[in-house]
Amino acid sequence: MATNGKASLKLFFWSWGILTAVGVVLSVWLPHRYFPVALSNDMHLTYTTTILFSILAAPVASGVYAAALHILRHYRYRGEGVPPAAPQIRENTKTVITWLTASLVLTVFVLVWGLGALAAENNSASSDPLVVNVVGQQWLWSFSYPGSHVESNVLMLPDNREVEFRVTSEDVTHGFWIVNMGVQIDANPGVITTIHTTPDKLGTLEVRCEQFCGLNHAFMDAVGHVVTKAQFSSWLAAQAMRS
Ligand SMILES: [Cu+2]
Repeated sequence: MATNGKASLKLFFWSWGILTAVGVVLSVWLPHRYFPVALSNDMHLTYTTTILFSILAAPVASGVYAAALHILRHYRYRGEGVPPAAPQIRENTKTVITWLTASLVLTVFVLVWGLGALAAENNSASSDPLVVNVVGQQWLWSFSYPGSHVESNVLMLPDNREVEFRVTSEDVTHGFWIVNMGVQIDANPGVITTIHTTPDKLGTLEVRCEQFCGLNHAFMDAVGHVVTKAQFSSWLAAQAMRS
């Protein structure tokens, strides 16, 4: 047992605070530094959720690390044989109540946030989405635009219009993933799965396969572009003329 319990407890709270601050800074900085630029409403929501949940997790993780350091410093047993019984943490009412309350508040918040995000997404669905058929096969993606007979290996999307992807596969299970749009859904043979999103920024899309689908899975990617509505219409017309 520590000789100066007050001082060591002070050190525990200080290290908890400092580690929390570091965690909060990393939660904000890492996504800004390393995540790709978000090109859709869903990706923006994903970023906000990632940053917010990381910030909330920072004091929890830091509490565990600070407690581990504190325990290693002050409760390490150096004697011979079996150490004497220590007070059980479950008998410390204050700790138990704080622990349960914090866990309850955090989990309820995460649940409410998740349900709210889902509801926001469902409400944003427009009645007239642009439909894009997506077909995965070993090992490439192709996109077609119903009504225009256009088929392409480049995914072109107009800005600010909701898109409905109807996804399927010609052989094995693939995973349709537009990295910077927060869109991810399985492509299964014989089934059409759908997913919606709305591009909200011009830029280059990164399309990948995220289900291991054979030898060249790692190379199963495609590029795409979010362009203005006018650019999209002229691209579609030009493609239709070519076919
Ligand atoms: Cu694949």
